[in-house]
Amino acid sequence: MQPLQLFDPASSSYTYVLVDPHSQAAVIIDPVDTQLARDLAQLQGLTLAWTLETHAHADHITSAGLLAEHAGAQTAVPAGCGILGAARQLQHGDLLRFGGETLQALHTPGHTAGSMCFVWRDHVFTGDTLLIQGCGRTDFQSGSAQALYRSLTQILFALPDATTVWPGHDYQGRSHSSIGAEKAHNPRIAHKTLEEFTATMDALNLPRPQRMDQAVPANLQSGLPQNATPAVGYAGDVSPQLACQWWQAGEAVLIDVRTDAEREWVGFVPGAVPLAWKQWPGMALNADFDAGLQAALAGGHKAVMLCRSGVRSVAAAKRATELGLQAYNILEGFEGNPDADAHRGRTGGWRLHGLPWRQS
Ligand SMILES: N[C@@H](CCC(=O)N[C@@H](CS)C(=O)NCC(=O)O)C(=O)O
Ligand SMILES: [Fe+2]
Repeated sequence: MQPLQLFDPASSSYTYVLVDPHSQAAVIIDPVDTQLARDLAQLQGLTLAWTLETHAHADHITSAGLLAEHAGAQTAVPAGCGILGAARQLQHGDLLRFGGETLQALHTPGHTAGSMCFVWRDHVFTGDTLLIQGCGRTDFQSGSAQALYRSLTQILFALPDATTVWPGHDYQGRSHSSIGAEKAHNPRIAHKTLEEFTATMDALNLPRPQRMDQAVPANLQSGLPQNATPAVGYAGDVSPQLACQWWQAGEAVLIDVRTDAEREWVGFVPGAVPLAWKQWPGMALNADFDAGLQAALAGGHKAVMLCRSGVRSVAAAKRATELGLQAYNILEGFEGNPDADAHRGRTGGWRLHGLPWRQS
């Protein structure tokens, strides 16, 4: 049984549709936002069970979130990619079922730290871990040539030689290969030592993908626009990862609106401005909070508001907006919100995503 292979010429990306012939259940791997109409047409008559990402792409934006909305699919992503709000975070070895078919996730770090490949029957969808006669670059998104060497030689080349390789990209019009062919002839990895491989990868010197700054943050939210749920009275909702990126890039000030006691009990974010939100309906406005906020944002930066689970941070962002400041709410707060729904993120939070924090 063959997968359906679809191509996006703008990014030279491949998208795959796998179908269970008995139930017509399907999965789609690495869908591209600009191809949504084409993909929905391809999916006519099928039940899209899952959208899958091999990694958080740097060169194009996924349509996974849109496919969840339009086709009723659930989103599944590699656990190590920091993609917020997916219905399923996949770990190495996890099985994903669609109809009577099963696909297995393999964690293959290297191109990015979280990258995965998916095995279905005698096919492997390699994302950018293994390309035809090539492999993904390792110079951004926590990439590692050492990790990629191990993923290629120990995990992918351990698959049967006859396994068909379906890559995430091809820049020269080739469609597929096999494990046996890549093991024997891939110029980057075949018969190479770890030292030879890392020397090759270190010398690549590729230009940054043109859309990287736009694509990565969008893909950390499954491609859904930041304000998919219109924010009322403040600038918007952001994932913990995007907030952290803005903060670390010096574009935003991180305001921690939890109380001192909470921070001491649960954990601090070093460098965040502590400004407890203690105003509830019926209470007087807190002049200290307003003054603290104005002082923290005097440089004209935007604020990203952090609380425990994303409730007080909304109130604080609204107050900041009333004061004429630009403020965003960090979804799910520091500890995550177990009650959040699947689209906005079931669990999560700053701490769970491995963003900087320390115990008091
Ligand atoms: N030129 C492309 C980027 C191409 C690129 O860097 N592709 C990544 C995959 S996201 C890669 O790993 N390429 C490996 C290679 O070209 O050897 C763009 O601007 O979007
Ligand atoms: Fe990539």
